[in-house]
Amino acid sequence: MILARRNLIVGSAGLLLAGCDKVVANPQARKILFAGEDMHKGLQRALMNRAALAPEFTREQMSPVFRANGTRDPGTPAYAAMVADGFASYRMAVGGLVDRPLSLSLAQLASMPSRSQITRHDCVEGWSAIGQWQGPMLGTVLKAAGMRQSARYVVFTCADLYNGEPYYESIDTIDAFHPQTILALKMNGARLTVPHGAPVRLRVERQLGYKHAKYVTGITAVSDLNSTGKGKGGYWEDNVDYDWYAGI
Ligand SMILES: Nc1nc2c(c(=O)[nH]1)N[C@H]1C(S)=C(S)[C@@H](COP(=O)(O)O)O[C@H]1N2
Ligand SMILES: [Mo]
Repeated sequence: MILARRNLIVGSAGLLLAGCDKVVANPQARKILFAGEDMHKGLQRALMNRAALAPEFTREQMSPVFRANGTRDPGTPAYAAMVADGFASYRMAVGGLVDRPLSLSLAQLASMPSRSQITRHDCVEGWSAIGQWQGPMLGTVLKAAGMRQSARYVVFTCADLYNGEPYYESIDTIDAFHPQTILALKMNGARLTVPHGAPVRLRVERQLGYKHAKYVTGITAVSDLNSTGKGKGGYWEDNVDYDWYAGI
């Protein structure tokens, strides 16, 4: 049991998930896991829930209005040029701790197996909306690039500045390979609009809205977040002290 606890806490992403299933299925293990000190209790509960799916909804439950928030148009010359050519010149750079750095066009991203999901977006500012998102699973793209074992986080570079600062976000490899974590190319059945992050935006359904980077132009696999922005892993984390892990 001690061994199971250790795997749960310090194991790699794969071990963690494998360990979880076994531990969850064993009532005695659950008792031990959840009988500990408050700190461990919280930590273990948080870790064990990481593989769970976010609720999905029916078409009838979709919000008639889904507001756009944060940047509504990056407005830079480089972005305007991509809008002008219908994003034909868009490329997504996949790099960092990968064996095969990639430069993916929209057509290449669109040709990958995709997932469609109707989920609820929760913004920390107090609004929610249910919408449908479709695009390749982030894990597929990371596998195509040959992400290395040494990668622990995935950082998203965006085309916009927010309040004059670059917008960026990061998630760990557990969320990166979560089945509902997709690079959305479509919203509600149509190509993403500029306000909602065209041409590619992250959907990381187990977390709050600010983690869902819009206007993604780059994906970088890293071993730590020290050299990302000011070191906390995201625009809001670095500038306003929001939590890095915004689980819901
Ligand atoms: N690049 C970028 N991504 C971003 C933001 C932003 O300002 N720039 N705002 C975030 C916030 S706070 C929210 S709630 C959602 C809003 O997504 P939406 O505009 O599609 O509703 O995008 C997130 N991703
Ligand atoms: Mo938000």
